Amino acid sequence: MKRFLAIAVMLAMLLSLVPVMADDSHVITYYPLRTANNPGYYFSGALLDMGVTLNAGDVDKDTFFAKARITEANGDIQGTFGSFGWDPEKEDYALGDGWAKWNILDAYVCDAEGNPAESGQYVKIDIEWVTRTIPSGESDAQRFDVPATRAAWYKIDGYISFASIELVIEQLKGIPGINNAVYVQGETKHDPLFDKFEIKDAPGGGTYALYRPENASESNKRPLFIWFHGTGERYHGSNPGGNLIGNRVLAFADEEFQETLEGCYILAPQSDTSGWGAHRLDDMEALIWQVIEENYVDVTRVIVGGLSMGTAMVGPLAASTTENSVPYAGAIFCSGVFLSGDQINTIASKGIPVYLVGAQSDWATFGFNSTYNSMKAAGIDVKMKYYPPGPVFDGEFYYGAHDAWNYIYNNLVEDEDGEKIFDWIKNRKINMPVKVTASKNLVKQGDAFDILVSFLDTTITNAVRVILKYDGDKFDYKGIAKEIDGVTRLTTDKGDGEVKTTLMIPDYNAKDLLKLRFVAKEDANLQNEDNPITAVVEYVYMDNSGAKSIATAIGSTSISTTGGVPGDTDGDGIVTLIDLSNIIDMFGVKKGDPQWSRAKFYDFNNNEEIDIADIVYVAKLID
Ligand SMILES: [Ca+2]
Ligand SMILES: [Ca+2]
Repeated sequence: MKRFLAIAVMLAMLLSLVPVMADDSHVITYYPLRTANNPGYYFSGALLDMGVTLNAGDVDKDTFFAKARITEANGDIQGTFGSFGWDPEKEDYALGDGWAKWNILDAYVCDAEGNPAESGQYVKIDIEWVTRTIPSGESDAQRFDVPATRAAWYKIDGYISFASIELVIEQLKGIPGINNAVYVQGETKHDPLFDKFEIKDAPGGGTYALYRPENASESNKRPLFIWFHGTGERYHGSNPGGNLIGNRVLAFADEEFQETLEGCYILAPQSDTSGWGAHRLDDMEALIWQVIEENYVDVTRVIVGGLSMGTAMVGPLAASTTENSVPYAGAIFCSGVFLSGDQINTIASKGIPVYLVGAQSDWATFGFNSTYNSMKAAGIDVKMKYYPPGPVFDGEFYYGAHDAWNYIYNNLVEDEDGEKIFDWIKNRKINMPVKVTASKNLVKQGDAFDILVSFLDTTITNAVRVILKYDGDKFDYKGIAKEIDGVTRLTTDKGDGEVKTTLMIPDYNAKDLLKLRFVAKEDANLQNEDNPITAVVEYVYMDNSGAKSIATAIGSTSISTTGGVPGDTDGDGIVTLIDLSNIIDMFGVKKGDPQWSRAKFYDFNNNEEIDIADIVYVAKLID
């Protein structure tokens, strides 16, 4: 009986031990943290989910031990000492086999975001991670990383790639409420600013990263700042967003830039391995319009810029004459500029202000002075900040002379009047662009078509004058095609090749302005050619303070005419099987294809494609 009792007591004790055993297997998950600074991307500590609520002071920097081993994207284990490797001054951090101890600077109770808190379930460990740089030679720099902290490097075909980390954390001292916990590594977290970007596939290849300001809305449209990276940040398949952290593009989503701009969209496309250049013009224009249309972007404040190879994309975009070209309010070329005389003249004709930023020791900027002078001569409002010979120094770090973008990220670029570059970007604004749209692409004698004149987006104006100019020998103005809601026409005067109207928009909410009907004259001498139709729009613009000024914007479209005998492809004055054969050769050619400039004169049903209807139309014309 006694023995039985003893067993019963033991059983009871064992049962009561079960919850204690559960406490013993208490799991603490820790997440390695990354932080971007101008030199690069670094492991900067860890966030620990303690599973119980702790009070401030329950842990300190001596509570934990941590060691890490970093594997680069190409499989290399980090561990070499020297310039752009681990800091030789910290050789005693190395533990062998690629492992290095982390020098814990602080450990504290915090919230889930890592902010210090009086009580909370999380602990943050901050480590020594800031790289050390020194000037080197006449215009270069050396860099020495704290062992086992570098989180990304140019390791796959020279493209920046994310490294992976093995991190071991051990508890050295008691923590209230926690006994014999098991520490388990969780997923590695990005810099919190990195996570504010949405990263998606870009049209035509590569990716894009988009930051949306929280205050953007239909009634508070915000500027769009577009930034193109250099050669090393291309997308190779496993480095999405590498362009945000190879050098710190995240600065544009950080407080100083966002506060200066009072909220600004940041679009940072990441090229595929083919890099940036005119071959990506259509893709990038499609992407930029997509971002404008899907968000609350102020189209009068779109600024484009880039560094190094990225300037080879800024140039074609700023100088674009495609019908998809974006109306930029400013362009920045940093550490590179490659523009033809024609491109400079186009940028001048569009009135786009330009900023050149570079360092004189950088070979990529050796064309700066001549480009600056050509731009001045062409009438461009151009500024240049050309730093004296030597390495780039942002006040904290030294870089090679090519890395002048660090002056931009830190808002150190300043003109002779003391205007800083973030303010320059903030102050870029154009008049609201005007869009002219034709209801048909192709007309022949006797065909009617409508022309719609609109602002690109809603504009605060109540008084507008529109002068529409066209070729009066070919086209006749027939009258108003449709009245626009909210717009009252006060005057309409037909002149020689132009129609002048004055409009009233009492609620200051102007977008569509005017829709006019035209016909191609029955007796017009029409050729296979493009005919420009241009609208000059003068309007009273009211700014946020209520001040009024007169602004002018010009927009145009072109309408194609088919000349002679429609469907006569070879100009012999009759439509034959040869003409039909020629049209069949164009079957499937669409607007945007290289052959479209010729094929468009046979798109008789105006659907921007040579389709079976166009072919049947010509077939019926054969005698
Ligand atoms: Ca013919
Ligand atoms: Ca067609």
